[in-house]
Amino acid sequence: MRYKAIIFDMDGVLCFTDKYHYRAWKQMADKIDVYFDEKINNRLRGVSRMESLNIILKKADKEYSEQEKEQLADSKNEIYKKLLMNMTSEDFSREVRDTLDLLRSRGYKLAIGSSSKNAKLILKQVGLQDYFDKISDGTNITKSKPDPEVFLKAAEYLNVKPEECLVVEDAKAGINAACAGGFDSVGIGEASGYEKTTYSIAHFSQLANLDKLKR
Ligand code: B16
Ligand code: MG
Repeated sequence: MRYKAIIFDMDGVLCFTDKYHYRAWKQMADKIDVYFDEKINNRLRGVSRMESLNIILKKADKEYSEQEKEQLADSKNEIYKKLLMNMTSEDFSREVRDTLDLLRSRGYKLAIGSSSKNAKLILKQVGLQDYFDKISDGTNITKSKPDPEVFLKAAEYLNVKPEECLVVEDAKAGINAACAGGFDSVGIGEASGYEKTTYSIAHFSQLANLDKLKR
């Protein structure tokens, strides 16, 4: 086997929380009268909570103090967590479930490498928590993607070297993080076709034929 382990980004790869992020940021932005739309929301993919807020506040006509920003980020997160309660096992597709089962049966170690501080909550909500050997997420890092820290931590938790792992990502920031950490990567969704990926796929189930993927 070319790789010993696979590290999965969560949002946009295993499940889809974009609409909940969007609705929560929109409610917060409306409250402070700052323009926000789906196009701006697309730029928040894979980006940390605070960096997302800074992008949104570029449209504001006043400066916010660090304390005010903390409060705004907290208020968004409270709305977001309530919306997450709408997620069910239906948000975790049969295709993803079957492919993960297959990869596990072939002996790959599997881990999460997500920027989200809500990763464990989301995994539990959709019933994905038992599929992974280790979880590296927004709660154990100080630098977010494109810094490789989240993936390096995942590899360390799994006790494998970066060159023995494959990172699966939907965001360019995540592919850049994988590259910076010395990991091969698979781009899916927005990151499919991105020049820095090692492989690109259109469907998650293509991971079942990992050895046949073309560089
Ligand atoms: P939270 P990923 C990322 O998750 C999301 O793509 C991004 O939109 C979000 O801002 C970030 O997590 C932080 O999330 O506010 O829950 O800590 O794609 O790295 O799994
Ligand atoms: Mg993502």
